[in-house]
Amino acid sequence: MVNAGATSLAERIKAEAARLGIAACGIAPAAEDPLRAARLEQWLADGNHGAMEWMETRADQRKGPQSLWPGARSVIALGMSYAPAADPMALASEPERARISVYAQGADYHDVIKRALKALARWLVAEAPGIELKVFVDTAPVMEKPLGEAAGIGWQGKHTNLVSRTHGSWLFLGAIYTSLALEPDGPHADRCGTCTACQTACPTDAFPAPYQLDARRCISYLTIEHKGPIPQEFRAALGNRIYGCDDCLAVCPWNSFASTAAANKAFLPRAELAAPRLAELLALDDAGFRALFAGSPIKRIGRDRFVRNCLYAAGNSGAAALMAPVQRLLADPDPAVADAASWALDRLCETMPVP
Ligand code: B12
Ligand code: SF4
Ligand code: SF4
Repeated sequence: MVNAGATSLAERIKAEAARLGIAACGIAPAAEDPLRAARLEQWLADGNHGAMEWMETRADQRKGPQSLWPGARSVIALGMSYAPAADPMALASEPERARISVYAQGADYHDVIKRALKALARWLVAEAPGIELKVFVDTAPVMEKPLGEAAGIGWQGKHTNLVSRTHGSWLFLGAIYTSLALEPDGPHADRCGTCTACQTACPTDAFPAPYQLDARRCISYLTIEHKGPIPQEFRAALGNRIYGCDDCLAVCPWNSFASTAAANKAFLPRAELAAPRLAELLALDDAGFRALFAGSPIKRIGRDRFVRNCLYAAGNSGAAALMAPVQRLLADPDPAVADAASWALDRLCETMPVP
């Protein structure tokens, strides 16, 4: 292990991160935190992860940096802003258009953040030859939010995401584990106070308690991770949300300090994804889906799950114009698509005004 002339290197890491467009950077010790590990264990034991079995399989590594890599000494926690210019809730009153969550309207954040973190890692290796490090964005068994809080870049709000005083709820996170013993920044204090805006905004009642999310009830999980038909009890509450959900983030009062100028340009919404028409999305076949979502995180869920989601939104639209595109999907070879089409048709018939 190389022991750096810690403070100055820590400061230079932050300056380099800022130069690379990384809006938030802080340092935490890699030592294990028993409370964090116990909460993860309890969360999994309660079944809150639903069918995300990968969370259970690698839980031992997820619980702390040194469980994943015993050589880790410090964690560099990083955040990139994707603060939106438009109101994420604006399309709620336009039922013939689909709502795609802000994080998925631009380029795939995994690629953008990994590129920036790798550039920072290359710089760090040049500054401190002989060190070891590992770069993580999202998919590794790393608890990015608690680590971000421990590194002082924000706190885990009652909606469970990391909130920043300067970037609100709109930060993508990543982490670099390193063998360097860097000066830590100290944890960020909780600034939620008596606010409960995110808890009451949730359309599916997905918070059994503040700071705890039941993923099985969350629209983000249901529209992105859940395979097969979405349980009946949630279909109406989806409204026109077809990929992810922003409601609990969007209502957070700390967003009023978030500047869109800090947002990485790659995360700007693609024009065709900012307010897409459901009728056009319902007509997508496999090739059309792949062409439209090349370079987008949405590509991961595939055409069938995507069209399934659009059908629930069509059912909720009360729009006569969507009757025909829904009917065409009744005989879709994918059983979840056909089931969603049948539900949507019934709901349209029930809710459309009688002429
Ligand atoms: C699994 C996952 C999901 C799941 C589960 C979400 C969740 N809250 O755990 C689903 C699919 C639902 C999801 C949804 C979303 N996700 Co997600 N997701 C992840 C992932 C891969 C793992 C998170 C995890 O480990 N969860 C397990 C639980 C146990 O961990 P936790 O929430 O950190 O839990 C701690 C708190 O509950 C905590 N706690 C803190 N204080 C207190 C106080 C008390 C009293 C108690 C009891 C507990 C407690 O204890 C737990 C452990 O220590 C991370 C990436 C990563 N590797 O970290 C992205 C990540 C969390 N997701 C992200 C985003 C953007 C989203 C969405 C906003 C996307 C969208 N627009 O649709 C939504 C937000 C929904 C929400 N309100 O959380 C970002 C969040 C960025 C940020 N600023 O925090 C991450 C970090 C991805 C990234 N690299 O940027 N996600
Ligand atoms: S993302 Fe939507 S459904 Fe999930 S907890 Fe937040 S408000 Fe509820
Ligand atoms: S909406 Fe309120 S309670 Fe929720 S994270 Fe923001 S400040 Fe905390």
